[in-house]
Amino acid sequence: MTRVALITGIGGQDGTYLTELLLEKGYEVHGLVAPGSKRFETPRATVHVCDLAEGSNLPDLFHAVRPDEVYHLAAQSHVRLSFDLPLHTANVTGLGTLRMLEAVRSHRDRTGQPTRFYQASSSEMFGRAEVSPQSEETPFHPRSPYACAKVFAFWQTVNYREAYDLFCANGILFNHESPRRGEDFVTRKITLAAARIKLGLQEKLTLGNLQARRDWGFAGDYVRAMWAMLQADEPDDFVVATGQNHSVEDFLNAAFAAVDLDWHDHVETDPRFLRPSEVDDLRGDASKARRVLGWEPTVDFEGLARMMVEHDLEFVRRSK
Ligand code: F7E
Repeated sequence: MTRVALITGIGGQDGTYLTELLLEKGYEVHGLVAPGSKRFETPRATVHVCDLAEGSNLPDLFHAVRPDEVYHLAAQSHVRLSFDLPLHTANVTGLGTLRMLEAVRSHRDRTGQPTRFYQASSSEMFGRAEVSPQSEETPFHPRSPYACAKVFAFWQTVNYREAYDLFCANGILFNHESPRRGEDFVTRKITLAAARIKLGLQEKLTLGNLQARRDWGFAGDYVRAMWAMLQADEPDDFVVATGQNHSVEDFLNAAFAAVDLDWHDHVETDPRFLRPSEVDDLRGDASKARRVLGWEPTVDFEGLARMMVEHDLEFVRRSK
C-alpha cells in the first residue's frame, strides 16, 4: 500500500527537500501552505491551503488526505522577527502545533488510523545553555518569543505521546542551511552577498552579531533524520546536529574565500540586526540519533559554505 505523508510548510527549505526524499521512497505526498504564501509547484505533490493561526479546515483535510505520517514543519521561524511579532509567533509556531496534534488525535479517535507525527523542534530551545554540547538531556532556556513558542510545542508533542498513546517525535534540529535557505537567515544572506559583490552588483553587506556561534549542517541531510524518526520502533526525541560549531565570522571567511574576496573590505555592522536577547553559542550532540537511527551528516562546514556560494554565483548570474 502506498504510504501517505502530509507536510506542513511544504514550500519552505526543509519542505522541498523532504518532499523529494518521500517521493523517491514512493510516498503519496500532500502539503499545506499558508494562504497567500508562494505556491509550491510540483506535479507530484498535492498542495492544500491552511492557516495554522486558526486551523478550521484541518479536520476536513485529515479526512480527505488520511495521512500515515505528518511532518509539521510550518512556523513563523525567524528569530529576530519573533521579537516584533511575539503574538503572531506564539499563535502560529506554538498553538499551530497544538492544532496539528489535536487534528492527529481526533482523526485517530474517529477513524482508528494511527497517524505518526513529527514536530520540528529547534536548538533555539536551549538558548542560554549551561552545558556544551547540548543533548536530549540538556535543560531548555529559551531566549526569544520564537524559542518560547517552540518549547511549548515540544512539550505538547511529548504530552500527546504520553496522554493519548500517539506516535509523536520531536526532532531537535540545530541550524541547517542550503541553497534554498531563506534570504533573511545569516548564511544565505552572506552567500548571496558574496556572489553579488563578486559580480559587481553590490558593495556592502550589513550584519549584526558576528561572534554568535552555531552548529550549521546541510538541510538535505537533516530531512533524512526526520523520516528516520517516524520509522523507529518507538516514538522519541532526537538532537540532530553536526557536533561542530563556528562563528558568523567563520562563515564569512569561508564564503568570501570561495570567491577570492576578503570580507573585511565589504562587511559593516548595524545594531538593527541585533536581538534583544541573543543565543551566543550552540553545539549539538547527535550521538543518540547516530546510535538509534543510524543517521550521519554528509556535508561539513566548508562544504556547506562552498555549495551555497557556488549556487548563488549561478543564481545571481542567471537573474542579472
Ligand atoms: O541567525 C546572527 C544572529 O537568523 C544565526 C532558524 O532557522 O536556526 C535558525 O535560527 C546567528 C544569530 O538563525 C545577522 O544574531 C548576525 O546569532 O541565521 P539566523 P538562528 O537565529 O540561529 C534555528 C535552529 C531555528 O530554529 C530558527 O527557525 O547569526 N546574525 N547578523 C544574523 N542573523 C540574521 N538573520 N541576519 C543578520 O544580519
